Amino acid sequence: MAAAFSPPLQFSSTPSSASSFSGDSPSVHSLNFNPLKLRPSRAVSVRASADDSVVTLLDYGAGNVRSVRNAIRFLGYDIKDVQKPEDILNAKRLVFPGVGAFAPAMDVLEKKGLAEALCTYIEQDRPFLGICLGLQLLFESSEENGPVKGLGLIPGVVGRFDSSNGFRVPHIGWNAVKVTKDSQILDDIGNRHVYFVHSYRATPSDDNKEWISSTCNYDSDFIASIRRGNVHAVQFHPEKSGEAGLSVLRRFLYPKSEITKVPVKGRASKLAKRVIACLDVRANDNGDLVVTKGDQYDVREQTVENEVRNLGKPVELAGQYYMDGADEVSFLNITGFRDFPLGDLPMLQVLKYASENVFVPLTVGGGIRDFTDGNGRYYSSLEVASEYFRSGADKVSIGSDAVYAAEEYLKTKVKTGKTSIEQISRVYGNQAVVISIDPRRVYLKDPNDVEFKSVRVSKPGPNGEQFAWYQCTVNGGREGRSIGAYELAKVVEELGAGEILLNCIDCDGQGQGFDIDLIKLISDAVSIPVIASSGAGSAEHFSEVFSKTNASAALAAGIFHRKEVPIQAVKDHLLKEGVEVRA
Ligand code: 1PR
Repeated sequence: MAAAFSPPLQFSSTPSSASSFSGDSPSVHSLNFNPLKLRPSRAVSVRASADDSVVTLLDYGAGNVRSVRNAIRFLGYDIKDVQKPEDILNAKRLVFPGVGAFAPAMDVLEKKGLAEALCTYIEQDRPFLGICLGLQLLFESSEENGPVKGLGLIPGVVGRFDSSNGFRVPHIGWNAVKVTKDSQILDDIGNRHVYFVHSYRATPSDDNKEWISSTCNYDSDFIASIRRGNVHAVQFHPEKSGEAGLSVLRRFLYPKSEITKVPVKGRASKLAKRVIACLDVRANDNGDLVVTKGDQYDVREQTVENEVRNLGKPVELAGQYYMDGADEVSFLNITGFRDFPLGDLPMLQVLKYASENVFVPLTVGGGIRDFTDGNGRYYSSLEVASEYFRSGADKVSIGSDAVYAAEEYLKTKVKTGKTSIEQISRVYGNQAVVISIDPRRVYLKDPNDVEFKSVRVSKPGPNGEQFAWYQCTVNGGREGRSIGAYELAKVVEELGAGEILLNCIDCDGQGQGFDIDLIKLISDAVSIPVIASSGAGSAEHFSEVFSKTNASAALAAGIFHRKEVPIQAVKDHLLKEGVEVRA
């Protein structure tokens, strides 16, 4: 019998399972969570019976599926984890959020006897939703670490995107999909953007066309979703696609319910430029974790007390920016370089709370490096990153440690496989590794004065200098290093980074616009996406950076925190200027 159902609308006030790590960082209680009302889900759904309230989740332990869990719970369902093949066969509704790389995933499925159960379940046309790798594994094989055999249910080979004609790989961001057949779960998508993050994709062919329910175009067409009977799979991430994505999950979870069809408003046609809100987080002098904001990285007020600037509470602001239309939210633990991040329980709790209600990608950075604690216990950067992923991050951002790794690589030309970039990208994929570059402009009279790549600057330096190079820094801008932003960007791409967050200390907090010279230099030099950061003071600065550089996204902090320019105003302006953004 049908019963009315509304999803939870408030931030939980009970912490999720506490981390086992402890330290002398601010207490969890000092976070002072304020319950923040989230926008109610647009389509109120009905649940068929109490039996239907459990979703079986196939998490084979290769990575983070916390976001999928959070989205399912947000929609009012309980989760039962697959422990053994029979759990698949007994499932009423199975969600398979594939994470990690194709070969290890197949390996685990086969070793645990899950592959066979999965094939049986799907062949019996039982309710199934595969996500991302959970779609790719249904195909015959993949070129990722391979060729490697897949489950073989759908004809076709999963191949890598071709970056040779200027398309950035990984394909990261909000793209339009073209719905090609009635697929039921895509009923509210129409021409709205959904979030993709992947380097491999399956392509349409005569042999698999009867499976395809939507395609996406990124250089060429690839399969965005499949449907046959009760079997669905999507290449995009519904759990990270905001309200549009939640509607996909909701329609899968409540197939027989009368969900009102949402009038489709979007005009998506291609990959959108992203607008990202950034939260620089640190403990203030009272030990409370606060969102702060620097002026050229100086986060202390220019007062006698010289206190850390406090612009709000991290979880609350993240939730607010999600509702305001941010395409991603980044947390930078700006004192992570000197603290042990796994000792930073509140930061991990911030992520856990935020990810319960924020259904767009979350990036977290600060302190990701190998570390030996006071008791002599060694933690690899992979362990540090894993804890961030487990707490709800979709991507981690590495600052100082990437500089050291690049310096070493330039010296030795040897990939050791041991750098944080290599370790984390090997396990979680390149798309999960963002490198945060913190360069400072150094003016030059003559470009040959340094061995680093320089640019002719659009505005001459204080002594009329026509050139500049961008010196990388570590430890929050405190120490300049002998490597330029250009050299760093090239090396980290080679080591396996999937994206670059490009700050500029000179422009940070100045509100005078992004450093176009720098962003053009770097976004032309690499084939991974570049996020322009530092200096946004108006909506026009966003259209400027997108028209003059190849940045894939633009990030701002101060103007959003101080409520000078709402995120929606930035997007409205971009749309008016012909820049495609997620509506
Ligand atoms: O070195 O791996 O521990 O990472 C530390 C991270 O913390 C790095 O990503 C570094 O950029 C960041 N960080 C360190 N110190 C500061 C500081 O401000 N004192 N914040 C800091 C950097 C830069 C931006 C900022 C934009 C936009 N924040 O992300 O949000 O400049 O600001 P705006 O729109 O107001 O101009 P590790």
